[in-house]
Amino acid sequence: MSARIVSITPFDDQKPGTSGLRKRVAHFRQPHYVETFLQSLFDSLKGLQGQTLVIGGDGRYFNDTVIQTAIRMAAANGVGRVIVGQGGILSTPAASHLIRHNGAFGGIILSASHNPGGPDGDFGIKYNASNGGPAPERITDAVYARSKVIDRYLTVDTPDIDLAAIASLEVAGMAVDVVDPVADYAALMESLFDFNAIADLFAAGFSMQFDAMHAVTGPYARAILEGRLGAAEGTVINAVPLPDFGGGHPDPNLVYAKDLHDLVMSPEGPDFGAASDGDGDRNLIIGKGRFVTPSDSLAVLAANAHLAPAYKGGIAGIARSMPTSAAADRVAETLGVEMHETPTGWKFFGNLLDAGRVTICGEESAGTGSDHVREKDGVWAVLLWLNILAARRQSVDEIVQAHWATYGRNYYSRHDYEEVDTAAANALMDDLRARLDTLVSEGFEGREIVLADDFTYLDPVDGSTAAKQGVRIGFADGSRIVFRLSGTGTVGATLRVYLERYEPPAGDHDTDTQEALADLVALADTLAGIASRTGRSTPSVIT
Ligand code: VG1
Ligand code: CO
Repeated sequence: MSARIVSITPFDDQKPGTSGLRKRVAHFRQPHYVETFLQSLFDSLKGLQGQTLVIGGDGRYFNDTVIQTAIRMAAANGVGRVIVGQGGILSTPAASHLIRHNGAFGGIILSASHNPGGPDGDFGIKYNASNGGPAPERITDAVYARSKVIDRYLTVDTPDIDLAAIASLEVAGMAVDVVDPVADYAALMESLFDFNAIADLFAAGFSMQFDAMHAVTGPYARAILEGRLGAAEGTVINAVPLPDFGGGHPDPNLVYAKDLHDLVMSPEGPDFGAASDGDGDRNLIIGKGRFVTPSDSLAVLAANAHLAPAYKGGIAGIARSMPTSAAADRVAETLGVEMHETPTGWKFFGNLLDAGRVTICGEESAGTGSDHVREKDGVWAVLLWLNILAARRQSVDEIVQAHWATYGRNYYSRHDYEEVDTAAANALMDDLRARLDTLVSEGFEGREIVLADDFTYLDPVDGSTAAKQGVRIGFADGSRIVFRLSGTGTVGATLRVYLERYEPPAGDHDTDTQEALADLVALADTLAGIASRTGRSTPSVIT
């Protein structure tokens, strides 16, 4: 069957953000909007003909429609074969694994991650390259450039393909393999971790609750935790992916996973609580009496990774996004391995992982992962924690306290001001940028400032640079405030303020985090004029 050519006029707003193109569902529903973006992608990928693409999504509203569009357009654009998750479902890390495992050319992941779903919620399209990782900027820039001038797209006129059952099908000469979204991923996890030791831990009475938040990780967590590791039935809650995530907000933090937090903190609750986000790449870790910040989690996982079979020979290095706390840096120093600070967004870890220079990566936004795939991976992080708990036979709290006693504690918090006026947010950032030199020479409110810059990353592998990645203000006592604007929001601007204070090993590790950071919070406000400029006296979300 030959392709049908449809004439279109370009859109001017298809610039991918931190993690793909993300907009309201209604925005994506404009005629030809999805097709324009997908065709811009196909036109930008050289050598795609005859190759394999992996396609799947987090099951959110509109996933089913766009997946059919993507399959038809792939066929029309000469793709040889697509691998699709049954029911259109693939978690982001599972898609990354399938790309690598099958030697695919790349993959299309339909997700807006932790953003709410449903007809009034958000939708998103991400492209991952042949290494399984998010497209680097040279690809996303090319797609955006193409989207501004594109005048046609290609499709085929075929009925919707049945994704309900595992099968090998065909669309206009293109092979379509509908695969079990969980099987290969679960096998990968089993190859990395000591499943026997974890099963013994559960058999000995260890209890946990995993909240899949009605999002994509339900089937994965159920198959692995309850199916393979013998966790009690009912360990995984909200396990069926729903198009609107049950009306919830699939962001695993203390605001949206408060019930889980309260349950684990209660005396009769389970020993361990975990959650993941819409597309399964984030994680939340809570032990009895101890919430583990993502920055601390990265550091603890890096320090203990050798307890899991996949990492028993040690790790090559650690990378963290710039706003993530420096807790992992101290671990890298002790281990004598490379440490890298990258811009926000997983795409910046790809080169370091491909080059074998780092093994473990993490972001303060609850993303942790390793070289097993090229995405952050929520279930992986939970399993590494379980492997460590099984090996050390200590509680999460004991492990974290011991970590601080060895490395010191980085008190850390992120304050988000969501949906603020875009012009006000841009002005706030611009004014800060204009004052950077003065801040270093004069300090601020009597505090010495040792670093004030707008972070520019130089990729040590390919020499590319990424500028304007966030304003860093470093104080003489090791404290730090970072200001940046979100690249994943869909309404107005979101200002993120990241606060950090270091307390040495022998110091006080028992203060409430917000109390420990209160001085810095006040300082951030006077420094940037947050309240006066945004009209917000308190953040919308504190994590
Ligand atoms: C946020 C997080 C960032 C993460 C990104 C994608 O970006 O801060 O660390 O990589 O979301 O995560 P931003 O630009 O809004 O701060 V996900 O779970 O969408 O793949
Ligand atoms: Co996500």
